[in-house]
Amino acid sequence: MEMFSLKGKIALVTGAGHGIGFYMAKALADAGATIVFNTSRKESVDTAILEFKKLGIDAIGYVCDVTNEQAVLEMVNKIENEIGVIDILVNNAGIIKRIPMCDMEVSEFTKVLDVDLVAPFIMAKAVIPSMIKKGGGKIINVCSMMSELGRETVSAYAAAKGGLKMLTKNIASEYGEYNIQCNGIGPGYIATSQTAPLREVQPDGSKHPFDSFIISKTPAGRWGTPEDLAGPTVFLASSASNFVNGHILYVDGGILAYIGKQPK
Ligand code: NAP
Ligand code: GCO
Repeated sequence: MEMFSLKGKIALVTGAGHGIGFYMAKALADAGATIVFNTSRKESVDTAILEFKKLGIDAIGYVCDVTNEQAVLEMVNKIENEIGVIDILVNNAGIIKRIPMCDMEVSEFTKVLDVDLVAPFIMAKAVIPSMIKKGGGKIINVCSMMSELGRETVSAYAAAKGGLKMLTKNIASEYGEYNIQCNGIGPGYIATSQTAPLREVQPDGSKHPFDSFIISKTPAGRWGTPEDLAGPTVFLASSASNFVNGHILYVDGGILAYIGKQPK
């Protein structure tokens, strides 16, 4: 089981203020990693530091907008000087805008692309040189089912997450020879603040139609929880996956494999 240990490793998880990133960071800490994280707002960094502390995790938090390359370079430089070279990068920070494509402003489309696709490029570009000097590293990009499928109102998000799948494969291709493994995790529908609008209880007390739809389309018959991502995250961050590269590991309860039940 030593191959799953992250003792002595430094992990940077972007957007780990709450939700999926927070629990991915917790999983990495539980496996022995030192946790560094960022969000774009001081209040969410401060809150997360307290929440990590409640779990016995001394996470180091930075306020950094991942779309700002200068700020990212300064943050990575600060981490390398104060803590050490980043061994594991988790590109988790992400946003979604659910707007019918023809109603979406170009600025709204590019904002989603900036956070969900350009920022992982900026982050990877910032950490790879030191990973190469150190002899290797791990990059985990948080993709999505929308790396594979589309649906109404999520054109920008699907374009970004589809691009992130290919960026993952390209980083794997370009830097595999330096012992850097770059893989993706593709969560299915996970109960976080990002999907809360899709699970809102209706005025008559019934489930949101999308909530019922997702449960019917998921063989596991439930929404995922951020904790469901813990094991896959540790696997892709550890030496247990040293020959896994350019892979998108879907953690989706089987939804991508399932055509759906015939309506009664
Ligand atoms: P969330 O609850 O909205 O959390 C997003 C995190 O990203 C927050 O900590 C947010 O903090 C941070 N963030 C947003 N913009 C940022 C920026 N410019 N710079 C730095 N940090 C930023 O979302 P989630 O559901 O946990 O999703 C996390 C990731 O998983 C996203 O990439 C999402 O696309 C992906 N995903 C989610 C699901 C799902 O069903 N929930 C499924 C598949 C994939 P601040 O706002 O304070 O900066
Ligand atoms: C949506 C949801 C999805 C999930 C996730 C699925 O509006 O369809 O937000 O996009 O967040 O990405 O894997």
